[in-house]
Parts: sequence; structure tokens; C-alpha cells
Amino acid sequence: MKLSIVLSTQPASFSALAYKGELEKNLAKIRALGYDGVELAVRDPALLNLDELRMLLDRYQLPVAAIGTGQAFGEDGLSLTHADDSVRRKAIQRLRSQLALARTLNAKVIVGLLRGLCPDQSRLKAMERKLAVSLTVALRGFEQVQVVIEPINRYETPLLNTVASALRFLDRLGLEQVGLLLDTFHMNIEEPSLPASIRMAGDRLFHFHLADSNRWHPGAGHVDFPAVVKTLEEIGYADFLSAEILPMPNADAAAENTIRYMRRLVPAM
Ligand code: LER
Ligand code: MN
Repeated sequence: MKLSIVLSTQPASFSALAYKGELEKNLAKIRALGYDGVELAVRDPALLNLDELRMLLDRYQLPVAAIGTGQAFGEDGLSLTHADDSVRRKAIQRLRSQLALARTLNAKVIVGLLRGLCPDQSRLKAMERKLAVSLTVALRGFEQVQVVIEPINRYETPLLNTVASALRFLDRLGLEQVGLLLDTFHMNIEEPSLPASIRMAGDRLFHFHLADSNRWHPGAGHVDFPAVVKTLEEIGYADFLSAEILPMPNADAAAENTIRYMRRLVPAM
């Protein structure tokens, strides 16, 4: 397994991001701390200078673990299940531009809050069907890019809160390229047992987010990370563990404490 940390390519209102903006400075820090890669949170690929980004990723030798898309919802209000079809189409287009970026950077694409909220909870099943249609349209032509659906806790969205519901959704969706991203912060709220849910995800697990129970760096709360890592090893997960954490007590300390704590569990390759 490899360790990465999320860096937002732009300033962002989402709080669980240790590093935001200042690409060169932050990529240099991430490299110097000994991370194996970086996860990029990208509001809109159109806002990026791709040549500069590639040059910096190359200079600091950081592969891109995944591309997060949540800011398209958080900052721009786009959603794959939006009641207004013109907004839903914009969300599909945004996701397609993220898939194109991911294809060039050899990264996965995360579908978290871009799925939307579902204000009328009696329509959850219909919203899941709408999400499946939007995803099928968005992914057409990008079959080689892996996409991950993240179960997110009930306080952020009612759509797909648990590993079991997300796996049922994947079965109905029927696209091999789509798997799960599990996040220990959400799992701590929704799952009865983190190891049991990791086992349930099994080979559908494509990506992983680290945060402790309080969304601080691993080691600051009560998530049993040794048990989490042991279970990931047991199911043969060999990809990135990406820290998506609050900048507490500050960004540098959060990033440094994460790698110090996690390296004891995940030796450098
Ligand atoms: C994004 O990966 C995440 O975990 C969510 O909490 C975003 O709202
Ligand atoms: Mn997450």
C-alpha cells in the first residue's frame, strides 16, 4: 500500500483538506514528508494549467492517487441527480472533463457529493436510478478510467451512506470500471464494524480515505487503524491510502502526524 494526501488545486470551502492552492510549495512539502503520491481535489479542470501541473508532479515525482470532484457540487452547485436537467447535464459535462484529466494523469476519479442530496427522501430509489443514468452517460468513452463511489455519512447526503447500499448500487449499475472508495471518517459513523465492511467491499475496493473519528489526522481519534490496515492487507488491497483530514492543529502538523503514524503500519515501498 502507498500513502497520499489530498491537495486542493484551488482555494476551497470544504474543510477536510490539509493543503489548498500554492501547488509548487505544497507538492514540495508532500514530497519532503515522504508521501508516495498526491490526491488532487479539482473544482474544474478548466481552471488548471495542465502543463504546469504535469511539470510539478514530475519534478516532485508524485503520482496522482485520484482526482476528487466534490467542489463541483460544493462550490458550483452541480449534481448528477439535480432536479433541473440543465444543471444535471452540466454536472455530467464536468465529470467528463475530470475523466479526461484523469486519463492524462493516470488517476482514478472520485464521485462523492457530486451525486447530490435528494431533498425528498421518499424518492431515494428514483434518485439512485437517475444517478445510474447520469454515470452511464458520463462514463461513455472513458472505459479505461477507474471511477470510485464513496459512501458518505447521513449528515452530508441521504444517497448511498453505507458500504452495503453502495455495493447494491454498483451491482445495478453494472460497470466494471466503477468501484468503491471507503473513508474511515464516514465508516466510523455508518458502519457497525470497519473491518467487516472492508471485507464486504473486497475486490470492489479501488481507493481509500484516511481520517480519524474526529476527522483529524490518524492517531488523533479512536479509529483502530492497525485493524483497518490489517484487514486491507487481508483482502489484498495494494493501492493508495489518502489522507483527507482537517488542517488541525494546522496543515503541516496534520500532514506530518499522518505520515509519522501511518508509516509504522504501512512501510515505505
Ligand atoms: C469526500 O471524499 C468526502 O469524504 C466528503 O465528506 C465530501 O463531502
Ligand atoms: Mn472522503
